[in-house]
Amino acid sequence: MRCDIRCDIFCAVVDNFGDIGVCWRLARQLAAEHGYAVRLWVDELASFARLCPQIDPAAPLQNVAGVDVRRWDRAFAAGVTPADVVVEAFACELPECYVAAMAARPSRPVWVNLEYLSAEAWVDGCHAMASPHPRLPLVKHFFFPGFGPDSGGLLRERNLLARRDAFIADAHAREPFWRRAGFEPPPADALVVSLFGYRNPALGELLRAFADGDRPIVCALSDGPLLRAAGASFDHPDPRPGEQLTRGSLQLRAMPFVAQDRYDELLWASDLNFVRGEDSFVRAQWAARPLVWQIYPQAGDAHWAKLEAFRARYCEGLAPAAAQALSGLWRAWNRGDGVGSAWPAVVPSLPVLAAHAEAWCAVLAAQADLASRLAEFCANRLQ
Ligand code: TRH
Repeated sequence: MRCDIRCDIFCAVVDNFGDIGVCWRLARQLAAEHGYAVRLWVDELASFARLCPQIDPAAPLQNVAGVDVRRWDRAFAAGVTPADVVVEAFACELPECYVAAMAARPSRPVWVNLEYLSAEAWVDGCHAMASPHPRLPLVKHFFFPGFGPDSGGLLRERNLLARRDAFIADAHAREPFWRRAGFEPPPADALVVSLFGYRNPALGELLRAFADGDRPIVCALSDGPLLRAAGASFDHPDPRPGEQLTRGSLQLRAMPFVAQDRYDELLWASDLNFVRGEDSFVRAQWAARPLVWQIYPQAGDAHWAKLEAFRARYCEGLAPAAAQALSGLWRAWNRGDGVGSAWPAVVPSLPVLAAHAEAWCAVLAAQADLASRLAEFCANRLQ
């Protein structure tokens, strides 16, 4: 499917993987599902290559998965013709010459600033708000991802839930997943936990709580600073991906950082997912398994309001004991203290939380996804 709509997405990688993780997903989806001709401008290709190994970090121009990927250099070429739809991700500033060229186009592009995800109530009111340019004949619109029908929605590929269900239904699919990561499939009686997070002083406490529990736990800890910190708890400095450390009921697996599509498989292969930031947090909701969210910390503790807004929304309709236990663990993990008592309180509620995660996912899946809402928004405005 190919339509005539050309789209430029601009992504500045601030830190971590979330900025490019979201932009890459959106770019692929607009190309594959809406027929857009997408150019993705990225200022840093090294992080991108970790999510998508087909990316050559040294190539200024490449085509991957139907997306034209361009390195966004400081010296941005003045001759670039602006597309019909321009997505500025997370308020990254567009090159001045590009904005001038947008204003000079006979039909002005639809200009969208893709914002960060939040469950706060004000999002619905601010979604799609217009902001006229102070000097040029251009209007920028704010596109707010969110959880309700009046927001910009959540990224979800058309076949995602079918792929998930096929993976979960097929035990033979899970086995190669673990073997490729360097491990045996987890024992059938173990609780499988994936763990992806920011540096956290509570890590040692969490691992001790896992080790002290009655049920065997296989914890797949993704490569990164948290993995290195875990080594200290085991007197095993610098564990390498593929290594396995054991203490009490806990088998800690040092997971390699896998490509973005395979990260979904890790979430699907786990009974509980510790996730962070924005994109892994959304993917854990599509995995329909209980989750523990470590929010991206902001200056002045601004992130707590966001965490509480999502927590309140997510816990609606959840049995009070399970809601209280889950809230306790989320707050303790984000505070970096108190997980030693919060974890055992959650364990008895895991079956209730699993059923709730499925119901939550089904409610979200009944709504249109972000790329479809964006495509509709643009179709209504393109002249
Ligand atoms: O990397 P993050 O912390 O990104 C953050 C957030 O997006 C935050 O909102 C933003 O302000 C900040 O960056 C700058 O977490 P996030 O959003 O979950 O992105 C991680 C991406 O990495 C996601 O696309 C999943 C992917 N991933 C893999 O592809 N393979 C892996 O093995 C793992 C662990 C993650």
